[in-house]
Amino acid sequence: MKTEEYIEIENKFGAHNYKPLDVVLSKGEGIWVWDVDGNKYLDCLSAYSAVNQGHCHPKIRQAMIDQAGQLTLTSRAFRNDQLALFYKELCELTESHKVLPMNSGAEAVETAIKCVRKWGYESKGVEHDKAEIIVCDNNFHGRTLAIIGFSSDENSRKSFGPFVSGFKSIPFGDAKALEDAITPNTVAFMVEPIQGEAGVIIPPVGYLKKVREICTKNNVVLILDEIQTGLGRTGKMLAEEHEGIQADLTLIGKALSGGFYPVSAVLSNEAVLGLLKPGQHGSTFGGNPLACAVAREALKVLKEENMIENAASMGQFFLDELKKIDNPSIKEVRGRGLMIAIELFEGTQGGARAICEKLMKMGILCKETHTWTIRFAPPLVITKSDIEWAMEKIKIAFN
Ligand code: IF1
Repeated sequence: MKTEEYIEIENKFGAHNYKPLDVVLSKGEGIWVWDVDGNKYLDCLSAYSAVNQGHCHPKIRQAMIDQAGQLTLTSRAFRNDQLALFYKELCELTESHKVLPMNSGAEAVETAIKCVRKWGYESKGVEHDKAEIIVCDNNFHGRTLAIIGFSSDENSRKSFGPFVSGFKSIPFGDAKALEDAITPNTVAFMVEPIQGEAGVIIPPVGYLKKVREICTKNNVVLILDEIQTGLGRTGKMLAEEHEGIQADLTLIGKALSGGFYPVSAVLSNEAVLGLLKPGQHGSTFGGNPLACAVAREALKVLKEENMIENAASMGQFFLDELKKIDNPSIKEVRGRGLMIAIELFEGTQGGARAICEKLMKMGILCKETHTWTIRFAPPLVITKSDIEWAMEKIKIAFN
């Protein structure tokens, strides 16, 4: 079948909850993907940072095949030989004390919300059902009802109410706003180190350090949502490292499996996750042996193949090259590691989508966000010559 035939069937039978580019992909390898018509593309989205290790990484694939032939799912009613090793290796890599494995990013976020509320009531002494969690304007933490309830994106919230109470939103990047928003009922502050969906919004230098101090001073749990920024995307294992801080709870997902399987996790100090007792939280697939085997290998190749260091050096090179583009419609070029965005001035003819469609015709797949911003987030295995190849096309698209 041709591209158009797939699209026709998709449009007929599928819910229209996305507006994807009209490209039907059938194969992926490293930074490259191919469509059903045989066209080759550089993937500059990496499935929103879920394939940091590159598409179909051979070692992660082999780990999945091997485990799939051994044992895939036992439920947590029984133990398995992959979970303990996953816990140990993940804690060593991220300097964490406890792990709670889940599946999707949103499930990790929901788990963190439940756990910090529990910590608030049982450790901090907040009156039951009065816990408050502070979040930031223009956040993206997932699509569940509790999460969209504190979203500031009308499109994510419209007609889905009523929502969950107990959340307060403050401007991103403003440490004083956090200090002013804290009350005796505040149990946590949850924030993305860099706001991804909002358009790669990087906070002022020192923001995370100040936020860490404020949370410590006020006995408030600092939750960093590193589901998109984590696992090498910004040129560090975790984006918090850019400011030399440690969150109390860190949420990871996406590239935790290299794009092979939904795997997420809540990483914590002893104080928060240590409160959970048997039967108080769980998930059928959370911590299953297949997920753990895949995640262990995904983490291993990330380190062994120096992908994090590559993200830092290639990200700097890519950013410097993009900043050289001379085009009056470009408002800002920003990024950290291989989490980069070009923001156009509002009103630019065709918006970011038009650039993405031009790039697609030249063999580069990007995605726009909020009309005026184009994100560039290729797999962390990209090389200097790949970027030079891409820059030729990107310059033409901006001509
Ligand atoms: C979509 C973008 C959207 C996330 C952060 C939690 C989650 C995500 C920082 C939830 C998920 C995905 C979801 C996907 C598109 C993409 C996304 F931000 F990456 F661009 F939507 F905003 N925290 N982000 O980025 O993880 O439950 O999806 O595993 O929903 O369209 P999930």
